[in-house]
Amino acid sequence: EFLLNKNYSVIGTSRKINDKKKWRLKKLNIHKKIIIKKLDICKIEEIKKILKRYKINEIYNLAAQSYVSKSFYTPLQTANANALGVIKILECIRIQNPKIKFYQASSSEIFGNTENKKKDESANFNPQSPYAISKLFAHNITNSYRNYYNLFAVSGILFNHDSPLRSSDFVTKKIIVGLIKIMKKKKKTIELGNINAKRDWGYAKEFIPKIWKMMQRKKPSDFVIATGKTHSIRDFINIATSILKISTKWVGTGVNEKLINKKNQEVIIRINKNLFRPVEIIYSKGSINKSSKYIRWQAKTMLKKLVKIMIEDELKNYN
Ligand code: GDR
Repeated sequence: EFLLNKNYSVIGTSRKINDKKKWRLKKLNIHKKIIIKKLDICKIEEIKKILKRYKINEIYNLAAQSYVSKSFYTPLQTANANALGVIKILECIRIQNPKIKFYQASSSEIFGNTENKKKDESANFNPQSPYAISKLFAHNITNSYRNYYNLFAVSGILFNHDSPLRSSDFVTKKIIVGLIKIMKKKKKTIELGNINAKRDWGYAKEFIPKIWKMMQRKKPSDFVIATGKTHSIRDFINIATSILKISTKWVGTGVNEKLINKKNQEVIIRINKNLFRPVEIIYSKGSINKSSKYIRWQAKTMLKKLVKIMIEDELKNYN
């Protein structure tokens, strides 16, 4: 949507193309404005073909197995797409057209649980999941292609970025959809894993222009994009219930903790220990000094506003 507004011709690619998969494009009403091509980034021949067929100036690689929790069960598939897929694209660029600029969707997960809480572009990375390890490979190889082969190849180290377009497998949307279903009497309880983990949540729509800005700089460089604030999942729940005007109280501790609806004493949220990850990133907060200096990044939408945007959109779906 952002690129179309800038008069780009956009080619979107996906392994599977079907109507169900286009719900986000349809929601934005751009499904007829972009060229959609079938492409599996694990297959280098398919990448070559696309690069040969179209005159491409910029590639934004957002393709990935993007579920951290799933990566513990599908490490090979995760590494194939997230790590090897990236080097395959870079190789095609290097060989076929080194003028193509390349953006890699890097992730705050690469920091892992660092001793030093400062998570900036020069921090020591300590990834904790197959997802994070694969993303660190992609991050480093992008950096290397920039250094070895002089490609314009950059990584945006994005912290959590959410919006109404999020899938309900991620905790933000899962909570919002769950609470609204409970209000509409279509669901009884939401089950969650670790609600004490902290995340730096920003608004995806606001992050996009900065990704583009990174690609328009004279000198390629990596940037952290984050809000610089952190909140727990519990904080997120409390904000959401307050916006939805559900009066609640937390009772119990640890895995026995529950969120109760004060009006009818029903349990709205309970903890399911099967939803805990084998390793959890406990604390996530981005340091945005470099991005505020060089790409004038400053988040405008902080958590409360983001939750409100997501709730208002979800309520519209119901009405
Ligand atoms: P994350 O997002 O792993 O940070 O990765 P997610 O929303 O999945 O988890 C955030 C935190 O919530 C805790 N949690 C739960 N998470 C999910 N999905 N489901 C639950 O039921 C649940 N209960 C508690 C998690 O343990 C975690 O602490 C997102 C993705 O978009 C990545 O692709 C991206 O790289 C990073 O953000 C930056």
